Amino acid sequence: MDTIYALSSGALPAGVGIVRISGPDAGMALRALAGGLPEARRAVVRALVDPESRDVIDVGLVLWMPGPGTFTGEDTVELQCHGSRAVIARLIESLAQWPGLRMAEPGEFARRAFLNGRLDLTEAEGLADLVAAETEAQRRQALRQARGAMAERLLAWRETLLGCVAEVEAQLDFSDEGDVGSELEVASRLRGVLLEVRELLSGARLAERVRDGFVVVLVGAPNAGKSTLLNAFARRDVAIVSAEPGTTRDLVSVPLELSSYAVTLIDTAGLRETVSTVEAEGVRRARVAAEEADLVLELVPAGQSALAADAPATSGGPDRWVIETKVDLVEGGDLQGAGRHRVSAVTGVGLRELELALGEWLARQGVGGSAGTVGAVAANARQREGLLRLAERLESVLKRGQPRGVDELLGEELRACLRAIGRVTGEVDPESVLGAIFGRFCIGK
Ligand SMILES: Nc1nc2c(ncn2[C@@H]2O[C@H](COP(=O)(O)OP(=O)(O)O)[C@@H](O)[C@H]2O)c(=O)[nH]1
Ligand SMILES: [Mg+2]
Repeated sequence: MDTIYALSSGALPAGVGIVRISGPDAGMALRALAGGLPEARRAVVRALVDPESRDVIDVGLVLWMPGPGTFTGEDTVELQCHGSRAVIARLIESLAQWPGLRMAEPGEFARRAFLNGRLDLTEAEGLADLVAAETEAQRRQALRQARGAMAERLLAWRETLLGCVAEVEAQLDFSDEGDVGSELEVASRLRGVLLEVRELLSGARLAERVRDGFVVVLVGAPNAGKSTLLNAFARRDVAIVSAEPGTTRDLVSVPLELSSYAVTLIDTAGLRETVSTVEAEGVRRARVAAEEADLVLELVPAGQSALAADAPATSGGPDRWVIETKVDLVEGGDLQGAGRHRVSAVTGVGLRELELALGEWLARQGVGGSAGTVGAVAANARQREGLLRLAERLESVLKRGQPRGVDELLGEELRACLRAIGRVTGEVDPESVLGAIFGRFCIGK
């Protein structure tokens, strides 16, 4: 196994640059650079000396963390130096001289952590999300995931299923006829797991939105003021605004943070019949975007009627609000109603209120689902699909119809469920099935 090293801190120059070394030769490298191994897990100041030229490269903080109780599970060294390009370049250069040491590939530390069983795939994914997190909600969700909220659930399900397998195997070994009692007991435990899997899946869409951003789409007739509103929210001129109808033809999206949630606000081409093929494509894209959105804001110039203002929200479709625009052009006007807002991009009237309402809407999405709770979430498509497959497997075991007693087939189906879990955690491990079976027997049996 190679020993790997990399700059683990951010772009240089920086106050401090942290070089991490992991692998069997990490201790040897530290001994050569710092003149000896310091006490484990204690930060000490050391001069780092190039072993070839005896040049002092820098003076920095040194950490020696012998495995396996480290992030990667391997012997690990951290060198906290001055974060200049020259210091880090020289340090990396002298590490490169060693045979057996090489620069780490992207994600290789985490990969080793996974291979050494320090974290499962969902935790590794949580870690990646945590590093990428930009909003509070993303941070909270990713941290839960990285700390093993999902991994714990998977582990618990696995334990339950392994218990069921052991039960089935024992019955098969010791009786000739299938035991209906055992089968019913197994089924009831599986139902418990299935309920939990379904519960997790029900929060999956929301969890993905927290991670990737909620999608809010602006629609309405040409010239309704969509691009103007997008620019007002973005606080810069992203989309072209013009009195000429049909100006916006493609989707224009801006990332926003509202109420600590990531939001993608999308401006679209005005919905109208058109002879221009380009604009028609824009209108088609607008319709698709609106269908896939979490929230559709339909913009209607004050005094005009909405395209679909009174159309009942189709169940399962996105929420839909009507936004009256250009209210500076009319006298008085209706009072603001539920899900109805009045704004003017010229005077700024109603913009703050609309932003607050959006923030509240986002917060409500979070409270209704698992993003507001402390539970595990299926935060990405891989996890969601893995759970879907697991749910299908569990359903198919439970659909055996009449209890016919424990049989070989039941054992097989349970193993398929375990493999579905193993695919989510990243370890499909038949050895552990045996371990659970034998572990339940007394010595000598
Ligand atoms: N008086 C007034 N004019 C506006 C307002 N919002 C947009 N407009 C004007 O309406 C025209 C169309 O705006 P635009 O944002 O391009 O509409 P879109 O086609 O829906 O994207 C432009 O001339 C804007 O300056 C508003 O709140 N008040
Ligand atoms: Mg526009």
